[in-house]
Amino acid sequence: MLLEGKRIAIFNVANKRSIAWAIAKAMDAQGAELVLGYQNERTKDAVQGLAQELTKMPAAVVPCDVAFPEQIEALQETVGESVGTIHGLVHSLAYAPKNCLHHPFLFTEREDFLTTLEISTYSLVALARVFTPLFAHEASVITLTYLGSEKVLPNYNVMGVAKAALEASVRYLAHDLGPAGVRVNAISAGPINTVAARGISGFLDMLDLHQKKAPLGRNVEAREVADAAVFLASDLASGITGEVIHVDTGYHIVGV
Ligand code: NAD
Ligand code: 0WE
Repeated sequence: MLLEGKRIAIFNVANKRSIAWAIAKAMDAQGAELVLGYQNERTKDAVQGLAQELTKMPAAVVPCDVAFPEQIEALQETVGESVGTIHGLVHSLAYAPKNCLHHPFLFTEREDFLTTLEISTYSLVALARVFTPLFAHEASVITLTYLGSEKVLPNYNVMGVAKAALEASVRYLAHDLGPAGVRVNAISAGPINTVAARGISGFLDMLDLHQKKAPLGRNVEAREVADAAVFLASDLASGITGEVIHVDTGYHIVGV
């Protein structure tokens, strides 16, 4: 029981394929008490349904659309009232307007660029800040990133720029929160067939290529990403902060 006695808030679960849900199940199995976030009414019922599957009832299931600052601020009270202090924050959400993932990066409109970085990057900073008063000593903040931040991957486009900024934000947040004992890290996951991924044209070809090229000769499973999140949230990772851990069956190390 690596997370016994720890209370961890996870944003956001959409459905059973969400990486956030895989993380919730893995953390629940290690004894954590969870707060689960959902974006809006479209996903509320699904998330409340999934919550029933956990061994421990979540302390709270809360709305969190990061486009609305007041919803982020409200979390301080709602989460504070339901669990008091927290030992972990998992940020597993991203959004770019669909057209950005189909047209060349060169054509990214100002508004779409700003939306993508607001939702996918700034939300980590905003969430880390509202939870700062609630963080226990030795709390762990975890976010999800992708190789498209380091290398050009066709169609990932402005999301790659947002993930590069997200990884830099991890380092600056690790610096700011380190004195309070709070660690901040990212997991760079290989491609996983979630709702956020399957809408992308050519995604299945990407999965195929990834499997062929990766040292482990297969694609990564959400459960493996979740296990790395359990490790980062646990005391086993007490010396790790500001880091980006690749959980991608080794794909990122291969040149050709
Ligand atoms: P998903 O669709 O299950 O999760 C995306 C989540 O983002 C959803 O819960 C959605 O509600 C939330 N979201 C979108 N806009 C939001 C907003 N305005 N406010 C609040 N929440 C919002 O897909 P996923 O693949 O589990 O994605 C989770 C994270 O993992 C993302 O950061 C994604 O970039 C990252 N990631 C995914 C893959 C992959 O291949 N699936 C690989 C590496 C990293
Ligand atoms: O981070 C992601 C995807 C995030 C995402 C997905 C969507 C689809 C629906 C962000 N915004 C939107 N907007 C929508 O309207 N991944 C790591 C998965 C992903 O996305 C890709 C990939 C991979 C892998 C896009 C192009 C190429 C590869």
